[in-house]
Amino acid sequence: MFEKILIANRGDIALRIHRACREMGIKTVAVHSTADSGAMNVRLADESVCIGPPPSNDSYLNIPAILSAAAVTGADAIHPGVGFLSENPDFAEIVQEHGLTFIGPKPEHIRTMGDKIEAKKTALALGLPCIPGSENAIESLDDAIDIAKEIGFPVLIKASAGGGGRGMQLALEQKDLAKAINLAQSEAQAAFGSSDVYIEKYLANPRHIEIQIVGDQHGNVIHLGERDCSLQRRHQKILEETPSPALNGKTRLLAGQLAAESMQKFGYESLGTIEFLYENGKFFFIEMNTRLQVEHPITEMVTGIDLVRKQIQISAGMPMDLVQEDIVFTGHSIECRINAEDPVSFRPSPGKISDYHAPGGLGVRIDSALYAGYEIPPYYDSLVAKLIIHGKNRNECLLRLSRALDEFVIGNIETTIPLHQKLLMSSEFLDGEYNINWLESKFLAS
Ligand code: MV4
Repeated sequence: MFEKILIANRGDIALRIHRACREMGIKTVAVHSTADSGAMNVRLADESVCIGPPPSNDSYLNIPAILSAAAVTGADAIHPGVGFLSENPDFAEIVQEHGLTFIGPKPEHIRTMGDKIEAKKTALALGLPCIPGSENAIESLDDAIDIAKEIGFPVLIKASAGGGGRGMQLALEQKDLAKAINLAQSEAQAAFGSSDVYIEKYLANPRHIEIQIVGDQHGNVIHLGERDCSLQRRHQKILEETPSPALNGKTRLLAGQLAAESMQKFGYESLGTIEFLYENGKFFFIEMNTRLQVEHPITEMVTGIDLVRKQIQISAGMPMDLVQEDIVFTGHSIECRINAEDPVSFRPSPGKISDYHAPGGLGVRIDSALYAGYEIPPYYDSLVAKLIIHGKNRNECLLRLSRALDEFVIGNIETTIPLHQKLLMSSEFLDGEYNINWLESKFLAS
């Protein structure tokens, strides 16, 4: 097992990883920008190294500075956390070339899944159902027209280097196609340095359902059920829950088995999430995330498995101590993302927190690095706390969530707590009747 892990991240996720390490008897190194010197994860780590000024490019994305910090502290592994360098295959490779372990999958698997056209080809070959569309990048307008006619309008043009919704364009009919392709290509070129785009049939009102899988270095892969992440705004998740209100037990199991079987064929190691769109009882693969995810805690709550601990054990070469039959799903879990943002305009609201009081009690978990007197810097993602609820069923979970939100005090800044309280008053949400478009086009629009 590793003796010392460098955590190349910040905020709640850095603290989450530190906690797993501490329980495993592994020493931690926090790296931080000058803006994060007073952060909770830095205070709690065994050692800390400042790696640069506030902008992420100069600190949390600064590969030489992170490797130097690992060298001077004698760390034997690097955990990249979420975002930042977590899905950078070059970083994973460089870490290995320096004789350290990258806590994550193999670089070539990160690379394949980072290219959305390659990812889709791979998924198809592994037997995962995909949305009808082009197999390769679009080469000409005529090429695109032929494919669009075959699959039927409306169609979506997506950037291959994209993901997360950037560079997506909708074409309702043939006359919109040329413009959609040009826009998608120039957006993709500007954002990712590649103009490769592909075409897919547009699904009008699907749900976003993702399946958590875990693979070890010995060919064992299991799934840990799904998370419904349909409640998003501008491709940012707001609230996630498991199990999905849209699935029955049989459908859930089939999707999980399909995901685990395909990843076993792939030879996938570490944590991974297969993202699907789900419409009219059918699953369609869209993307795969090759890292730990922000919403991993809800899976932990219903399975009782510490995903970060598993991820570290797997990277150390330990064989999985679980088989699929060992996994028992208990109750319901919901995560609310609490952002330092105005709950109506969504404008960031950084600043110094005055009072801080986190809710507690049975079935209430907070993943956050906040404390009274902490100053939220303006340079990074606005997620400041995750409120994670567990209940024996969805109804108990919702009632518990409501009382926990009412107890939560984060003084002096605006947060999205009132948005979650409002969501709990919506009959569509309470009935679990929502899809990827509902939040923005119905709930926030009214
Ligand atoms: C789609 C789609 C409809 N049809 N693909 C958005 C981000 C990227 N991960 C895939 N996305 C979508 N792909 C087809 N063929 C609708 C979306 C989409 C979406 C997906 C999941 C969660 C929220 C979303 C919000 C808008 C659009």
